[in-house]
Amino acid sequence: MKSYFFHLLLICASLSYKWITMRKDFDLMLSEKSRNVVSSYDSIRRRSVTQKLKLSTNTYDDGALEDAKNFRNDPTTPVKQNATLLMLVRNWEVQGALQSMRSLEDRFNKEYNYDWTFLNDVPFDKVFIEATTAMASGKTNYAVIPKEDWDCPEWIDQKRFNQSLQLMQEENIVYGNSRSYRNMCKFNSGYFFRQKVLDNYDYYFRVEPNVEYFCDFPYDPFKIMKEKNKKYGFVIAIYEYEDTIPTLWESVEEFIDIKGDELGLDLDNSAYDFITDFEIYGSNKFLIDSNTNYNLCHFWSNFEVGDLNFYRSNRYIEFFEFLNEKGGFYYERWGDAPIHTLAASILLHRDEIIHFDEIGYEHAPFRTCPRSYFMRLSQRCQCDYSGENNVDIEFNSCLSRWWKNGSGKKFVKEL
Ligand SMILES: Nc1nc2c(ncn2[C@@H]2O[C@H](COP(=O)(O)OP(=O)(O)O)[C@@H](O)[C@H]2O)c(=O)[nH]1
Ligand SMILES: [Mg+2]
Repeated sequence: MKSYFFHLLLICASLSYKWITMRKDFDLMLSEKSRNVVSSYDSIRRRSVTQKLKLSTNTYDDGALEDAKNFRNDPTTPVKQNATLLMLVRNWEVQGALQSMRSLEDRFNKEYNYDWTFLNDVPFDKVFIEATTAMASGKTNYAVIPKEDWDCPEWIDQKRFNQSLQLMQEENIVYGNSRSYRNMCKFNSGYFFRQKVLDNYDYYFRVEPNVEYFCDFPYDPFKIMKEKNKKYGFVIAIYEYEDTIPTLWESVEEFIDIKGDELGLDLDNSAYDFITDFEIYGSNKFLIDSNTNYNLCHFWSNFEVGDLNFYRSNRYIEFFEFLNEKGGFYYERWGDAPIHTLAASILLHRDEIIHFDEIGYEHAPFRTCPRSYFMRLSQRCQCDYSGENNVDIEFNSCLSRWWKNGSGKKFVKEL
């Protein structure tokens, strides 16, 4: 009996030893695999140029911000373009602004230290300035927008404007009854690039409060713009609510008729087909609710990287002034997104517009996440491609129309 028990004990001991060794082998295999994954993406993650982390401190003294900046003044910083990150924002949105900054700094700017420029229709307060300066890895600029660039112009018929506000409210149109939203859309369409604080920059990257960037940027988008001669960059393209722009397209057609030849517009080589394509193909079953030849596709302008010199050009200024005189920013609710999109699609060569395929981004309620599994791993993306709200695979995305009618689907390294 005793020897039987001893035998059993031996068997158990040998089995658990085997199990432990197998587990060990298995664990070793897993960590080996995980090490392989890390090292195979090393060159892409550019760990070699990543700067030292900023020291954290819970004390405040006047020199703290400067010290932190000097600490980050690393000689391995990559070459920078003449560009700024740009945020139009209100003082009370400071927490949302910080969230967006934190995300963009971590995913991109901490390696480049591009300047941040903040615009506001009223002066920024001390809390906003201190918090955003502390969050930025680069220099910060703060500017107040002149009244004539922001307010409703005197020539707008106030009675007609008030009627429109009321009507749009009754029809439950998003921001239908907001006066300030209209000022904002007109400003972002025709005045942001005229602000003195931007005079010395060539490119801007628009950032809004409460947005998130899901992946490490695999490149500097400003460098891509410069080297590949791009004038407008986007990540999300969707359909606009027609109720906000009932007469916009007819005004654009009128502009093309009157000014097209004089300005030398080349619609054949522009992205005109992208905004006028109504074909239903593939899984794209969305029936566009448009009463005009404009299919309502627009680049979602809360994310955009643009060439300021395009906006400063005679072409763009003429385009904006022509539309502004129609009063549609106030009598309707023309958004800066369709304005930028229509301008880019008729004034530029289609190859001057770029879709940044590799950038993961969210502005509620939509997000975009890189399709490639490889990209998601190499860029440490924190997003689910097939998950809810990935607008690129939803019926309301215009991306497939862009692939078809824009400059086609190309990865940056192929451009
Ligand atoms: N300074 C200032 N910024 C504004 C005003 N209205 C909107 N913005 C900014 O303009 C951008 C778009 O406004 P938002 O409320 O996000 O509109 P949505 O993205 O269309 O829902 C954001 O960066 C806002 O912070 C305003 O009255 N004053
Ligand atoms: Mg927003």
